[in-house]
Amino acid sequence: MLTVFNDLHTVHHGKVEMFRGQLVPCFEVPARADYVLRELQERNLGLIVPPVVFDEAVLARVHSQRYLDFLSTAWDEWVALDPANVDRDALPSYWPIRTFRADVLPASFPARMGLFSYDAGTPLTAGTWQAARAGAFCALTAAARVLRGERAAFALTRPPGHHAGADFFGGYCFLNNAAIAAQALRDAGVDRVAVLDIDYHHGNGTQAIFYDRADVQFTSIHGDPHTEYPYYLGYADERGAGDGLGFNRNIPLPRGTGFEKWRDALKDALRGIAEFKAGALVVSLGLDTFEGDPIAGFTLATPDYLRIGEDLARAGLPTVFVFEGGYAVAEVGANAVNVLDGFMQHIA
Ligand code: Q9C
Ligand code: ZN
Repeated sequence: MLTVFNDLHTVHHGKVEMFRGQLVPCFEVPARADYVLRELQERNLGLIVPPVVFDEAVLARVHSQRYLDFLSTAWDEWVALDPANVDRDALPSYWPIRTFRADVLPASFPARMGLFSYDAGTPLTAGTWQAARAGAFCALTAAARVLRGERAAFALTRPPGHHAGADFFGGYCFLNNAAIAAQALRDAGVDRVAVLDIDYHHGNGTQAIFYDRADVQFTSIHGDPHTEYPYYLGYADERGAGDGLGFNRNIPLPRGTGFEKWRDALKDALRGIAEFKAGALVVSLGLDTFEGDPIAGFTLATPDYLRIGEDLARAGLPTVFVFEGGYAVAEVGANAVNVLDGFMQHIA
């Protein structure tokens, strides 16, 4: 499978995230993408190309301009607060929760950090904007290749994207690569685009971006938000709003779910996607459903990912895969590439 690899991903390397009152080492590390790249090369899965550079205006098809302006200058503003910040990750400390105003853009940088985020686990670093921007270009390049006739393409990039909303970061995500790819497919004339999110965590950002739209269907299989991150979205009764009613589908599963039940959910999701009659599919490919994942709770095993790839191929759609979560670093390569390998073997 054609892979578009973000060779700039390494410039985003957070040191710490806030977890239960402590700053702990980041789970979302550069080695994740390197393991996937190595596995792709060892298994000879196809060409690996760099992203094409796009006009930044294409990012504003999904994200608000004031958020993009904030992201692109955030690191410089962080360092301007205190020159010693150059050695520290930027994390938010204040959020405009209910009763506060979100329409006023504060001059204070820490205030804007909170305005544009929803957790303290997503460090912004010196290279975050560069890496995220190149990552979005990977997703756009993969979408462009699929539009030109490639059956499938894989955007191998980090930071991940599915938790990022139109104007907020969180969950290790800054730009919503899957949403940007889906919107690009729409803008190129694909009438209906399906997004299927199989990361362990609900894709709250992607859901929110397309919630009131009938032209992009969003389906997510994930840990039940009653107990699992991101907690405040991802319930089964979220079915879309306005024109989008009926075009959002959440399938939450309890912590501890194994492959048999998970695969039933996948088949169910794929039935809904078939009914939608999409012209293209975007897969938010998280591998944190793996039994060895340090921050998630499903029990999928490495060979299961081959079956997932086969099931996805059976949907018969031009497909853009976008790399999301998966924190069992040594195994994330085999798991990701098994999905892609299973997909290619099934269409071959
Ligand atoms: N100490 C993605 O998989 N923090 N994001 C969980 C871990 C948030 C995951 C607590 C997890 C976000 C793309
Ligand atoms: Zn995840």
